[in-house]
Amino acid sequence: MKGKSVLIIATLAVAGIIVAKSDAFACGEGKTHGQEVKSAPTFMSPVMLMSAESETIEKTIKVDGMTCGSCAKSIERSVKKVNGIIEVKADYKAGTCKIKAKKDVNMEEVFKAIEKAGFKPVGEI
Ligand SMILES: [Cu+2]
Repeated sequence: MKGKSVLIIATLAVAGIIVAKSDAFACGEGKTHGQEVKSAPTFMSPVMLMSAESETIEKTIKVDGMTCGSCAKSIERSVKKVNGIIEVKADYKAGTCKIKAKKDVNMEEVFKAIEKAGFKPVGEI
């Protein structure tokens, strides 16, 4: 009985491989597509899946006019409202604002948000 179920599992596994292979060549794209099938997201952790689905960018913006921690906080509050922003960290000592955002974030809006908070975005560094 035990041997039989092992055989069934083995058969299913082989069938699975055959299905995957025929899928790989069905589109006529040959090797490249076959490799894509092999690296199907079966072994991906949820974190890897998230980053694969939505690519992110990280940028540092030079900002003039910050003099204390609450300056930095008000920039963070303002920039966080921009579409696509994931994380904002302003540093008044360094005079920078670091952002992590979705790839398609509108940097012009980020700059505007910094201006809106009362500071001067100098540019990306
Ligand atoms: Cu301040």
